[in-house]
Amino acid sequence: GGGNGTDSSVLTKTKSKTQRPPMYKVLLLNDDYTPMEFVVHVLERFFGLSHAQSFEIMLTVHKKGLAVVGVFSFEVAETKVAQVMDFARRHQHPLQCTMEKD
Ligand code: TYC
Repeated sequence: GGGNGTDSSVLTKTKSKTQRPPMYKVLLLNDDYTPMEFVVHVLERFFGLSHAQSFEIMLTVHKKGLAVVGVFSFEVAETKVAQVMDFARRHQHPLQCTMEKD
């Protein structure tokens, strides 16, 4: 049989896989208008990154068009995207932040 029963001649293992939640990448997108210092501040403030890490990611986005800022559970990723989008909107910058399944 399929499990570890006694009915068939061939024994097959039923592997118990520990369930892990799906993870989501949070992405930052480049634009021509948001000031570099603003992006660095966003990364420090909402992602707990150091100034050096934040500057590095900001430059990657600036040069490549986008970068992964971090990988989080759905709920945490959703919250960070909303925080960044709201903060950018309040400061009238077109900065875009989004998420996708890892
Ligand atoms: N390209 C912007 C500029 O030249 C800087 C920038 C970097 C904007 C990263 C958005 O996610 C971004 N001022």
